[in-house]
Amino acid sequence: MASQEQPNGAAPTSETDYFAGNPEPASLDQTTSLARDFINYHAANKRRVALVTSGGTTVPLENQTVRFIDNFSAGTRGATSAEYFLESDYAVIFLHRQFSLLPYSRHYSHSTNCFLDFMTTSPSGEVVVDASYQAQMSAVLQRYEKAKRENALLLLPFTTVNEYLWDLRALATLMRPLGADGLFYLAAAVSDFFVPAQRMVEHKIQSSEDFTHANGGDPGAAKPAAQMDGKSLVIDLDPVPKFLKTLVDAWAPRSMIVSFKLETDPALLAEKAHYALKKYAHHLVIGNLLNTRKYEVLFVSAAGGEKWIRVPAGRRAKSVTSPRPEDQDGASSRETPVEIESLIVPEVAKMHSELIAKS
Ligand code: 9Z3
Repeated sequence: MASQEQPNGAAPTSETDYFAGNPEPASLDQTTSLARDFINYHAANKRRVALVTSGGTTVPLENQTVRFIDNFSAGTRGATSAEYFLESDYAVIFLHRQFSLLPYSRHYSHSTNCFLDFMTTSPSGEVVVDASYQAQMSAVLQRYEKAKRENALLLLPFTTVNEYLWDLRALATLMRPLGADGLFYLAAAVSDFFVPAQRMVEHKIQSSEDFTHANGGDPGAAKPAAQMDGKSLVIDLDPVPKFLKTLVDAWAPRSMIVSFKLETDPALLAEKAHYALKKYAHHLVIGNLLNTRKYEVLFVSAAGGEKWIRVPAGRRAKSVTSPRPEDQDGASSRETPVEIESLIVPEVAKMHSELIAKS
């Protein structure tokens, strides 16, 4: 089949060509070794393993990276879901954007208050948790300690889309022996476009016309993906190959696969979710809108059709990372706000059980 040419003259990168043309990240061996031990441990105990991806991937514009393009995601969906998967007795591999929210510590980081605001000095001079946070922190701490005791949570960081893709392939390959007991819950916001290694400049792109020659040394080299044109920076990105298809068909053909679809236009959400389900033929697409993602999501699956999951009005959290009752929107201080992931994850786990029963 003739490949479709791109404006830069290059053929689109296929899934297989991608790994030949874009270098393996330095951390891959360590990631693989940690994941192998973790998966073997839980496979021996017949525990289900969920790979939860979380946070946004970056696209560096330079090899020695000063500038990069980022994807929106704080990591709330992934970190919160990971906690509920652990509560549902899954072991969780948490593949996350470095420095985005993490399970358990999310309750105290990126919140409106600094972690020091949770602390106080006792009359005897010891630093202790403030009385008003004791109950909440103790509950989080107990769940965190249980996860550690059971070796049930593996944290693996990525930054770039290239690291993410290499990691995803390696983890899917390692999880394949789990068969139907493996679950992929792909909440990370993954770049749709990238700079292929072959067209990435080495050094910082110079904004001054007087220095633009600095990156254009080799006349035989491929056209750089980012370069100055007069006073403008022109960026020409390649599409990221559709890895969900390869994941479903080749890397993890027996596992349950859940993807997320992010839109901003409500009129498009259902249609795009159905389109993704049809195109990739996996198990479930969870559609969400940027502005309402914390209290409503749309489940689209072959088995169950379309189904909205909503946090009831009055139980919505203004900020899921804030522990302060007075920071909650619409919920009285006596009504605990509901995190939508506490509704999503049990539904997903139920679908997963049905799939395991069928397999
Ligand atoms: C999502 O849709 C996630 O739910 C969010 C979570 C990124 C909205 P936060 O971390 O946000 O709680 O701040 N993730 C998937 C986004 C994505 O890249 N989807 C691709 C697409 O929409 C398909 S895999 O095309």
